[in-house]
Amino acid sequence: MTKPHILQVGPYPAWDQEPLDAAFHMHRYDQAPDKAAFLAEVGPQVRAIATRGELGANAAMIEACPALQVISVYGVGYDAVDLAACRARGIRVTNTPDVLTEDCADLGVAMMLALTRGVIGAEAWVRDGSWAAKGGYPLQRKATGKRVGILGLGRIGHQVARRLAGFDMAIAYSARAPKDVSWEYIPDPVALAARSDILFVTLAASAATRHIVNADVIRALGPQGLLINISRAGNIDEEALLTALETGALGSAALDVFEGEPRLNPRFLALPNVLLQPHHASGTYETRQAMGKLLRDNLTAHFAGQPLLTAVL
Ligand code: 8YV
Repeated sequence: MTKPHILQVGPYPAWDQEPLDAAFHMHRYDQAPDKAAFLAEVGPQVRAIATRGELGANAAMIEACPALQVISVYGVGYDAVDLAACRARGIRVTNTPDVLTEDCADLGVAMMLALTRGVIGAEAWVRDGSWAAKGGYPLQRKATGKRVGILGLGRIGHQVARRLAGFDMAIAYSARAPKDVSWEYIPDPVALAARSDILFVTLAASAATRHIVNADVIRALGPQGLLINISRAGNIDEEALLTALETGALGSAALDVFEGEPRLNPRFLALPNVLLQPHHASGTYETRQAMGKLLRDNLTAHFAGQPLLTAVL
Protein backbone atom coordinates (compact mmCIF):
# COMPACT_ATOMS: atom_id res chain seq x y z
CA MET A 1 0.00 0.00 0.00
CA THR A 2 1.36 3.44 -0.84
CA LYS A 3 1.85 5.70 2.13
CA PRO A 4 -0.63 8.59 2.46
CA HIS A 5 0.96 11.98 1.72
CA ILE A 6 0.92 14.38 4.67
CA LEU A 7 1.86 18.05 4.80
CA GLN A 8 3.82 18.72 8.01
CA VAL A 9 3.48 22.33 9.11
CA GLY A 10 5.87 22.39 12.10
CA PRO A 11 8.61 20.26 13.66
CA TYR A 12 8.01 17.34 16.05
CA PRO A 13 10.41 15.58 18.42
CA ALA A 14 12.34 12.62 16.97
CA TRP A 15 10.10 10.17 18.87
CA ASP A 16 7.18 11.39 16.76
CA GLN A 17 9.03 12.16 13.54
CA GLU A 18 10.39 8.63 13.16
CA PRO A 19 7.02 6.83 13.38
CA LEU A 20 5.43 9.53 11.20
CA ASP A 21 8.11 9.04 8.53
CA ALA A 22 7.69 5.25 8.75
CA ALA A 23 3.90 5.29 8.30
CA PHE A 24 3.38 8.28 6.01
CA HIS A 25 5.03 10.27 3.25
CA MET A 26 5.75 13.47 5.20
CA HIS A 27 6.21 16.69 3.22
CA ARG A 28 8.17 19.15 5.41
CA TYR A 29 6.49 22.51 4.84
CA ASP A 30 8.37 23.77 7.91
CA GLN A 31 11.70 23.14 6.16
CA ALA A 32 10.73 24.47 2.72
CA PRO A 33 12.58 27.70 1.84
CA ASP A 34 9.87 28.80 -0.64
CA LYS A 35 6.56 27.92 1.06
CA ALA A 36 4.29 28.94 -1.82
CA ALA A 37 6.29 26.98 -4.42
CA PHE A 38 6.41 23.97 -2.08
CA LEU A 39 2.64 24.05 -1.56
CA ALA A 40 2.03 24.33 -5.31
CA GLU A 41 4.30 21.33 -5.89
CA VAL A 42 3.13 18.89 -3.18
CA GLY A 43 -0.40 20.21 -2.47
CA PRO A 44 -2.19 18.04 -5.07
CA GLN A 45 -0.92 14.81 -3.40
CA VAL A 46 -1.65 15.84 0.19
CA ARG A 47 -4.45 13.94 1.97
CA ALA A 48 -3.73 15.10 5.52
CA ILE A 49 -2.11 18.02 7.32
CA ALA A 50 -0.19 17.47 10.55
CA THR A 51 0.18 20.76 12.40
CA ARG A 52 0.67 22.32 15.82
CA GLY A 53 -1.76 24.32 17.93
CA GLU A 54 -0.12 27.67 17.36
CA LEU A 55 0.51 27.08 13.62
CA GLY A 56 -2.83 25.60 12.51
CA ALA A 57 -3.69 25.57 8.79
CA ASN A 58 -4.84 28.67 6.96
CA ALA A 59 -7.22 29.04 4.00
CA ALA A 60 -4.41 29.25 1.41
CA MET A 61 -2.83 26.05 2.70
CA ILE A 62 -6.14 24.20 2.69
CA GLU A 63 -6.97 25.48 -0.79
CA ALA A 64 -3.60 24.30 -2.10
CA CYS A 65 -4.51 20.73 -1.09
CA PRO A 66 -7.57 19.73 -3.15
CA ALA A 67 -7.49 16.08 -1.95
CA LEU A 68 -7.21 17.06 1.74
CA GLN A 69 -9.34 14.87 4.07
CA VAL A 70 -8.13 15.50 7.61
CA ILE A 71 -6.11 17.99 9.69
CA SER A 72 -4.52 16.62 12.85
CA VAL A 73 -3.49 19.26 15.40
CA TYR A 74 -0.75 18.69 17.99
CA GLY A 75 -2.41 20.79 20.69
CA VAL A 76 -5.83 21.30 22.24
CA GLY A 77 -6.36 24.71 20.58
CA TYR A 78 -7.46 24.60 16.95
CA ASP A 79 -8.24 28.29 16.55
CA ALA A 80 -5.44 28.65 13.98
CA VAL A 81 -7.16 26.16 11.66
CA ASP A 82 -9.55 27.77 9.17
CA LEU A 83 -12.63 25.84 10.30
CA ALA A 84 -14.95 27.52 7.81
CA ALA A 85 -12.78 26.28 4.93
CA CYS A 86 -12.78 22.80 6.48
CA ARG A 87 -16.55 22.75 6.95
CA ALA A 88 -17.11 23.90 3.38
CA ARG A 89 -15.10 20.94 2.07
CA GLY A 90 -16.02 18.30 4.66
CA ILE A 91 -12.44 18.16 5.96
CA ARG A 92 -12.17 16.54 9.40
CA VAL A 93 -10.13 18.16 12.21
CA THR A 94 -8.66 16.49 15.32
CA ASN A 95 -6.82 17.93 18.35
CA THR A 96 -5.13 16.57 21.49
CA PRO A 97 -7.40 17.36 24.46
CA ASP A 98 -7.16 15.90 27.99
CA VAL A 99 -3.57 14.68 27.75
CA LEU A 100 -2.21 18.22 28.31
CA THR A 101 -4.79 19.54 30.78
CA GLU A 102 -2.83 18.89 33.96
CA ASP A 103 0.43 20.35 32.67
CA CYS A 104 -1.28 23.53 31.50
CA ALA A 105 -2.94 23.94 34.90
CA ASP A 106 0.36 23.23 36.66
CA LEU A 107 2.19 25.91 34.69
CA GLY A 108 -0.57 28.44 35.31
CA VAL A 109 -0.29 27.88 39.05
CA ALA A 110 3.52 27.95 38.87
CA MET A 111 3.33 31.31 37.07
CA MET A 112 0.99 32.65 39.75
CA LEU A 113 3.32 31.63 42.57
CA ALA A 114 6.45 32.76 40.75
CA LEU A 115 5.01 36.22 40.14
CA THR A 116 3.31 36.82 43.48
CA ARG A 117 6.36 35.66 45.45
CA GLY A 118 9.00 37.17 43.14
CA VAL A 119 10.70 33.81 42.61
CA ILE A 120 12.61 34.86 39.47
CA GLY A 121 13.97 38.10 40.94
CA ALA A 122 14.73 36.41 44.25
CA GLU A 123 16.81 33.79 42.50
CA ALA A 124 18.83 36.51 40.76
CA TRP A 125 19.20 38.22 44.16
CA VAL A 126 21.01 35.13 45.46
CA ARG A 127 23.12 34.56 42.33
CA ASP A 128 24.35 38.15 41.90
CA GLY A 129 25.43 38.50 45.50
CA SER A 130 22.70 40.98 46.47
CA TRP A 131 21.64 38.81 49.41
CA ALA A 132 25.07 39.06 51.02
CA ALA A 133 25.61 42.69 49.96
CA LYS A 134 22.17 44.20 50.62
CA GLY A 135 20.34 41.77 52.89
CA GLY A 136 16.95 40.10 52.50
CA TYR A 137 14.84 40.25 49.33
CA PRO A 138 12.09 42.92 49.21
CA LEU A 139 8.76 41.68 50.57
CA GLN A 140 6.32 40.19 48.08
CA ARG A 141 2.58 39.46 47.91
CA LYS A 142 0.73 36.53 49.50
CA ALA A 143 -1.05 34.10 47.17
CA THR A 144 -2.98 31.90 49.59
CA GLY A 145 -6.47 33.12 50.40
CA LYS A 146 -6.78 35.56 47.49
CA ARG A 147 -9.90 35.97 45.35
CA VAL A 148 -9.34 34.30 42.01
CA GLY A 149 -11.38 34.39 38.81
CA ILE A 150 -11.21 31.69 36.15
CA LEU A 151 -12.28 33.07 32.78
CA GLY A 152 -13.44 29.91 31.00
CA LEU A 153 -14.09 26.85 33.17
CA GLY A 154 -13.28 24.21 30.55
CA ARG A 155 -10.98 21.27 31.14
CA ILE A 156 -7.91 23.41 31.89
CA GLY A 157 -9.79 26.06 33.87
CA HIS A 158 -11.37 23.34 35.99
CA GLN A 159 -7.96 21.86 36.83
CA VAL A 160 -6.61 25.32 37.69
CA ALA A 161 -9.56 25.86 40.05
CA ARG A 162 -9.07 22.44 41.67
CA ARG A 163 -5.44 23.27 42.38
CA LEU A 164 -6.27 26.73 43.71
CA ALA A 165 -8.84 25.28 46.11
CA GLY A 166 -5.77 23.90 47.88
CA PHE A 167 -4.60 27.48 48.38
CA ASP A 168 -7.87 28.37 50.17
CA MET A 169 -8.77 30.83 47.43
CA ALA A 170 -12.25 32.26 46.92
CA ILE A 171 -12.90 30.94 43.42
CA ALA A 172 -15.32 32.33 40.85
CA TYR A 173 -15.60 31.40 37.19
CA SER A 174 -17.20 32.26 33.90
CA ALA A 175 -18.57 29.80 31.39
CA ARG A 176 -21.37 29.74 28.83
CA ALA A 177 -23.65 28.27 31.54
CA PRO A 178 -23.23 27.46 35.23
CA LYS A 179 -21.45 24.18 35.93
CA ASP A 180 -22.06 21.56 38.59
CA VAL A 181 -19.36 22.96 40.89
CA SER A 182 -19.38 24.77 44.22
CA TRP A 183 -17.49 27.82 42.90
CA GLU A 184 -19.27 31.11 42.24
CA TYR A 185 -20.58 31.65 38.70
CA ILE A 186 -19.96 35.17 37.32
CA PRO A 187 -20.43 35.07 33.55
CA ASP A 188 -19.62 38.74 32.87
CA PRO A 189 -15.83 39.18 32.41
CA VAL A 190 -15.81 42.72 33.88
CA ALA A 191 -17.76 41.61 36.97
CA LEU A 192 -15.49 38.56 37.33
CA ALA A 193 -12.37 40.75 37.12
CA ALA A 194 -13.81 43.34 39.54
CA ARG A 195 -14.22 40.76 42.34
CA SER A 196 -10.83 39.08 41.64
CA ASP A 197 -7.28 39.71 42.81
CA ILE A 198 -6.02 37.21 40.26
CA LEU A 199 -7.65 36.46 36.89
CA PHE A 200 -6.74 33.30 34.96
CA VAL A 201 -7.58 33.25 31.25
CA THR A 202 -8.24 29.62 30.31
CA LEU A 203 -10.74 30.13 27.54
CA ALA A 204 -10.66 28.22 24.24
CA ALA A 205 -9.96 30.93 21.68
CA SER A 206 -12.27 31.69 18.78
CA ALA A 207 -13.41 34.72 16.80
CA ALA A 208 -16.11 35.19 19.46
CA THR A 209 -13.61 35.40 22.34
CA ARG A 210 -11.15 37.76 20.57
CA HIS A 211 -10.14 40.53 23.01
CA ILE A 212 -12.66 39.28 25.57
CA VAL A 213 -10.14 40.63 28.08
CA ASN A 214 -10.42 44.25 26.94
CA ALA A 215 -9.51 47.57 28.56
CA ASP A 216 -12.63 47.43 30.79
CA VAL A 217 -11.76 43.98 32.14
CA ILE A 218 -8.16 45.02 32.74
CA ARG A 219 -9.25 48.21 34.51
CA ALA A 220 -11.66 46.19 36.68
CA LEU A 221 -8.82 43.90 37.76
CA GLY A 222 -6.96 47.01 38.82
CA PRO A 223 -3.59 48.27 40.09
CA GLN A 224 -3.18 45.38 42.54
CA GLY A 225 -4.54 42.77 40.11
CA LEU A 226 -2.65 39.92 38.46
CA LEU A 227 -3.64 38.63 35.01
CA ILE A 228 -2.48 35.15 33.94
CA ASN A 229 -2.89 33.92 30.36
CA ILE A 230 -2.30 30.28 29.47
CA SER A 231 -4.81 30.23 26.59
CA ARG A 232 -4.21 32.26 23.43
CA ALA A 233 -2.90 35.80 22.99
CA GLY A 234 -5.98 36.74 20.96
CA ASN A 235 -8.17 36.43 24.06
CA ILE A 236 -6.53 39.61 25.40
CA ASP A 237 -6.34 43.08 23.88
CA GLU A 238 -2.55 43.17 24.04
CA GLU A 239 -2.30 46.89 23.34
CA ALA A 240 -4.65 47.64 26.25
CA LEU A 241 -2.70 45.19 28.43
CA LEU A 242 0.66 46.80 27.64
CA THR A 243 -0.67 50.29 28.33
CA ALA A 244 -2.22 49.18 31.63
CA LEU A 245 1.01 47.49 32.73
CA GLU A 246 3.09 50.52 31.74
CA THR A 247 0.86 53.00 33.55
CA GLY A 248 0.18 50.88 36.64
CA ALA A 249 -3.54 50.55 35.86
CA LEU A 250 -2.90 46.79 36.09
CA GLY A 251 -0.59 45.42 38.76
CA SER A 252 1.11 42.58 36.92
CA ALA A 253 0.73 39.85 34.32
CA ALA A 254 2.08 36.35 33.79
CA LEU A 255 1.89 35.34 30.13
CA ASP A 256 2.66 32.14 28.24
CA VAL A 257 1.27 33.39 24.91
CA PHE A 258 1.82 36.51 22.78
CA GLU A 259 0.60 38.09 19.56
CA GLY A 260 3.10 37.25 16.81
CA GLU A 261 4.95 34.78 19.03
CA PRO A 262 7.75 33.84 19.21
CA ARG A 263 8.58 37.46 18.29
CA LEU A 264 6.70 39.24 21.05
CA ASN A 265 6.14 42.97 21.34
CA PRO A 266 9.43 44.38 22.75
CA ARG A 267 7.44 46.60 25.13
CA PHE A 268 6.92 43.49 27.25
CA LEU A 269 10.68 43.12 27.73
CA ALA A 270 10.99 46.56 29.33
CA LEU A 271 8.35 45.83 31.99
CA PRO A 272 9.36 44.87 35.54
CA ASN A 273 5.84 43.67 36.45
CA VAL A 274 5.52 40.74 34.03
CA LEU A 275 6.52 37.10 34.02
CA LEU A 276 7.14 35.94 30.44
CA GLN A 277 7.03 32.29 29.37
CA PRO A 278 7.72 30.81 25.89
CA HIS A 279 4.33 29.13 25.20
CA HIS A 280 5.30 25.91 26.94
CA ALA A 281 2.34 25.07 29.17
CA SER A 282 2.17 21.59 27.60
CA GLY A 283 5.95 21.29 27.39
CA THR A 284 6.86 18.18 29.38
CA TYR A 285 8.24 14.91 28.04
CA GLU A 286 5.24 13.00 29.36
CA THR A 287 2.63 15.27 27.83
CA ARG A 288 4.35 15.92 24.52
CA GLN A 289 4.76 12.15 24.05
CA ALA A 290 1.04 11.66 24.72
CA MET A 291 0.17 14.52 22.35
CA GLY A 292 2.35 13.07 19.59
CA LYS A 293 0.79 9.63 20.01
CA LEU A 294 -2.72 11.08 19.83
CA LEU A 295 -1.85 13.09 16.71
CA ARG A 296 -0.51 9.92 15.03
CA ASP A 297 -3.36 7.71 16.28
CA ASN A 298 -5.90 10.09 14.75
CA LEU A 299 -4.10 10.01 11.39
CA THR A 300 -3.76 6.21 11.52
CA ALA A 301 -7.44 5.80 12.42
CA HIS A 302 -8.48 8.06 9.56
CA PHE A 303 -6.50 6.17 6.92
CA ALA A 304 -7.68 2.80 8.34
CA GLY A 305 -11.28 3.97 7.90
CA GLN A 306 -11.84 3.91 11.67
CA PRO A 307 -13.51 6.59 13.83
CA LEU A 308 -11.29 9.52 14.78
CA LEU A 309 -10.28 9.46 18.45
CA THR A 310 -10.59 13.16 19.23
CA ALA A 311 -12.43 14.92 16.42
CA VAL A 312 -13.46 18.56 16.71
CA LEU A 313 -15.00 18.60 13.22
C1 8YV B 1 0.96 23.90 21.58
C2 8YV B 1 -1.06 24.66 22.57
O1 8YV B 1 0.16 23.24 20.71
O2 8YV B 1 -2.39 22.81 23.05
C3 8YV B 1 -2.32 23.92 22.57
O3 8YV B 1 -3.30 24.47 22.07
O4 8YV B 1 -1.02 25.81 22.31
C4 8YV B 1 0.22 23.98 22.88
O5 8YV B 1 0.07 22.75 23.47
C5 8YV B 1 2.27 23.24 21.73
O6 8YV B 1 3.18 24.25 21.91
C6 8YV B 1 2.65 22.41 20.53
O7 8YV B 1 2.67 23.17 19.39
